[in-house]
Amino acid sequence: MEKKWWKEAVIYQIYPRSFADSNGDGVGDLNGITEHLDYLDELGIDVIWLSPVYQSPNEDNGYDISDYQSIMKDFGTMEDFDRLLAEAHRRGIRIVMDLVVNHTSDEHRWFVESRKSIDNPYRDYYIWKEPKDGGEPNNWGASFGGSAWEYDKDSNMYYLHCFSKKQPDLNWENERVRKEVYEMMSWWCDKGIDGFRMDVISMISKDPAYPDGTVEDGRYADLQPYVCNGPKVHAYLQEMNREVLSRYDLLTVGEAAGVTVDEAKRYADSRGTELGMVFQFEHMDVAAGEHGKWTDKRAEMPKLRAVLNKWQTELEGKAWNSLYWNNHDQPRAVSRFGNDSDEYRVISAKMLATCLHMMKGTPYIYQGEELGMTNAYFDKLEQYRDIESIHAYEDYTKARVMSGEEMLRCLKAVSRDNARTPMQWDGSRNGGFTEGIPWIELNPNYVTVNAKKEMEDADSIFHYYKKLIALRKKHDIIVYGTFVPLLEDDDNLYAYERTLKGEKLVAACNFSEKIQQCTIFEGMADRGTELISNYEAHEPGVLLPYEARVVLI
Ligand code: TEU
Repeated sequence: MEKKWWKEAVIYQIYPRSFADSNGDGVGDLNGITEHLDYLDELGIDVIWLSPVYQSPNEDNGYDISDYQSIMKDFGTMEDFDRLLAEAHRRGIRIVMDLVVNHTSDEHRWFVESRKSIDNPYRDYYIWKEPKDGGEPNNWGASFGGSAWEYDKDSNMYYLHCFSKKQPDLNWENERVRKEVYEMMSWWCDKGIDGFRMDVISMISKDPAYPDGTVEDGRYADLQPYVCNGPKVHAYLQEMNREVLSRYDLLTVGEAAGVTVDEAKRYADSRGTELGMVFQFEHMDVAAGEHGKWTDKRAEMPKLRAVLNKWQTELEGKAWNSLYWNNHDQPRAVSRFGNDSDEYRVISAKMLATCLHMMKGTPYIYQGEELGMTNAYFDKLEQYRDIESIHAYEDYTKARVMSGEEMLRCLKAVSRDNARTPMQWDGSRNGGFTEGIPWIELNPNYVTVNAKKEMEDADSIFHYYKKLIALRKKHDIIVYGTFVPLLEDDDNLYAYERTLKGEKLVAACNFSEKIQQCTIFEGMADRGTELISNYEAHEPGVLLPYEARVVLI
């Protein structure tokens, strides 16, 4: 498999609104990030993925962009951005931008023009349809609640929005739209950025028939089957690759809702005709049930393993994996897949990190994950800020699909705001995030869970991540070794082997709080060396609660 810098890298995702506030307005900003570059350098990460920093009315915290070439006022100025980029580069840290081009904000100049009249030159930049039977063109539901179509009285037509009505979908069928997007991308590349994380890029080509879908739960149909991995998505990405991506040395990762292994092989084909890698969602959806993501159930190991192993083995030699446990849309990893009780938080966070960083692919760390930050567990709806959470609560309780109490339980488990509480820098007021009033409440556990404390403690989660990242730089096998699953029938353990040339690496992780039988390391003591473990001493024939162990032979 071809060597690439972005395969060897570790990426750190920053959600700027919640990272560090330098001017006391309660909102994180670019200067706040620049001030903490030494922290990231110390951790050893190679790349920062910046969630959107562009001008935006913030209906969806920057995923609704009104100008792709200027910086959101809350976050600073273009000079601040240039300084961040230069300061990061000076430390050898690259910067990957979030590219949100499935949709814009309704306040983007293109949409302001588009809705003016049917003969406006920008009309076809978006997806406008005639009413059907006096109503919406079809029964698709938007991701953030309600219909995916918004009525425009002046022209008696509807426009499509897969997310909120303030996020109209761009019409990728229109060559001029594609050209504008490519020009904007080149402008950022010429500035010296190092890549793109492409927001819902699997959704840019819609089913041209715009058919009704089946309604399961509520009034609207799931639009995923009609908008994800559509007929022209690969043609568009190949064009984007020819026009922009191939002209620079970039990391590209496509967020690919609804992607299957077969589709991923095309998006992230190792010949490099489209993208470097994709984010797949299957391991995020393991516990999803009759109300989609809204559940408080936990993923069972056998189901989780089946998904992880499928992606590991089926992309082998054909396409490159991205590896993540959480991001700004998902609950905190340690709360969801580990155990965030006082007793097991540290040990289980280290176990999850080991498990992920020894798999094959490029690992992503979401801000605060390296500290073992936990879910927010807000008790009241008023504490939530996320448009998805608030709308889902309203929709499900109004339709009496779930009671308020049940829905609050689901939000505690899976609301996106769990990931969005401010970064916990130290034990001072507001965790050192802001001098002002934070835009969203901090997790009160910042007093004990914070960066300052962990940097001072050699046995902390932070130092453990540092060690994992350093190991990746030292051992080619961690990056390029072939993945082979082990213990495929176990109910609690996740284990695998990596092989490269004459070397073999064996990793085993206990996902439970009970001691589990495990004999795979037996007889290895004299043949191999332990690369890393979250326990100092092991017991023969077992893995201790949440134990993780990696041996190189
Ligand atoms: O998320 C896309 C996406 O697939 C979401 O619907 C995701 O499944 C959901 O948030 C999980 O609950 C991207 C961004 O990451 C997200 O923050 C944006 O809100 C969304 O696109 C629209 O731009």
